[in-house]
Amino acid sequence: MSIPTTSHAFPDLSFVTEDDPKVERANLSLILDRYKDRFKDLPKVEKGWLSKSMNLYQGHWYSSSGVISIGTVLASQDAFQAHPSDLYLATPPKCGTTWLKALVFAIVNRTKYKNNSNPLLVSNPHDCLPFIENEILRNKPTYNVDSQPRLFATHMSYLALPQSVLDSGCSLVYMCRNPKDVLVSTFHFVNKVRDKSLGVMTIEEAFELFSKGFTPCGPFWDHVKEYYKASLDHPEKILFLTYENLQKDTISNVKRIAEFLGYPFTKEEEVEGVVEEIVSLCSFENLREHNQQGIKRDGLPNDAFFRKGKVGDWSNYLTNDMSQILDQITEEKFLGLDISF
Ligand code: PAP
Repeated sequence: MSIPTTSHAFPDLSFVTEDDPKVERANLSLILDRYKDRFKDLPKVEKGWLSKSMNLYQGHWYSSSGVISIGTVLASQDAFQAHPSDLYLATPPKCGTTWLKALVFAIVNRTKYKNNSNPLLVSNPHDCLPFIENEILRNKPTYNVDSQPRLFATHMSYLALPQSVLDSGCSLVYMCRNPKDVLVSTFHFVNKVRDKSLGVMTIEEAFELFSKGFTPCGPFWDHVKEYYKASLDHPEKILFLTYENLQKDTISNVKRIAEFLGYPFTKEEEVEGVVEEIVSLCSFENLREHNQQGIKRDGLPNDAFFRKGKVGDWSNYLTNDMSQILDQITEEKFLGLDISF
C-alpha cells in the first residue's frame, strides 16, 4: 500500500498490552461483584443467549454476565472518559461489527502499516479495535496518552453511551442489519460459543426471544431507532449504515466512512487503488482465512466471528411464519422511518 500525504496523526496502538488477559477476567469478576447491588433490582428475565439471565436497563436488555453485560455497561458509564479526538463505532451485536472494525482500523491506520505488516493479518479485528465495554477491564489502557485518534466500538444503546461520549461530539459510525439475518447469525454464534451448561439453543427458542425483544442490547429495533433518530438530529456526528448497503457497494461506502471520519482518500490514493486494497484486506474471505485458528483476548475462538458473511441467509433457517412475523414487527417499529435492508 503506498503512503499518501496527510496531516493526520495516527494512533499508536500497543497490541501486546502489559495486561495479561487473566487480568481482564479478574477485573470482570470484580466489576460484576461491585455492581451487583445496582443491577439486582433491575427487571430480569431468566433467559439469555450467552448467560442464564438478562437485565433491563434504560430500555435495553443486557446479559447478566460476560464481557459485554450489565456490569460492564454500568462500569463504562461510570469510568469511561471520551477524548475529543476519539472515533466511535456502534452496532447491535451480529450486524457486521467485526467487518466495520477492520475497515475503520484499516482506513485510519493506512499509512502506518505497510504491505504485510497490518495487524489485521495476525490479530482478530476485535483485538485491534476495542469495545468500550472491554477497555474498562484493562489496567493498562489500549492507547498511549498522546494517541489520537483512539478508536472504540460499542454495542451499547445510544442512550446508554457514557455521558462523556455523548458530550464529546466525537464522530460515530453506526451499522445495523436485516433483523432476520441478525437473528440467524446470533443463533449460530451462541451455539458455537455458549457455555455447555446452557445447552443448545433451538431456532424456535432464538426466534421467540428475538421477536419479543429479549436480545443482548435489544430490543433490536429500539437500538436501531435510537441511533437512527440521533443520526437525523446530528448528521455531521453520526453516520448511519446498513450491512446490506455496505455489501452492495463496499467501495463507495468505504470512501464515505473515510470522509466522514476525517480521513478522506486523496485523488492519488484512489488512482493507486488504496481503497480497493483496504476492501480486499477486510473482505470476509481474507479475514476468515487469517482467523481460522486461535482465540481473542477474551478467550472466544477467532473463527466464531466469520460464518457466511452473506445477505439473506435467514431464508435457510426461518419458516415463512417466522419471517412474516419479523417483517411485521420491523414494519410497525420502523413506520415512518427511512430504514430498509
Ligand atoms: P459481533 O457483534 O459478535 O462482533 P459481528 O461481527 O457484528 O459480531 O457479526 C458477525 C457477522 O458478520 C457474521 O455474519 P453471519 O453469521 O451471517 O455469517 C459474520 O460472518 C459477518 N462478517 C464478519 N466479517 C465479515 C466481513 N469481513 N464481511 C462481511 N461479513 C462479515
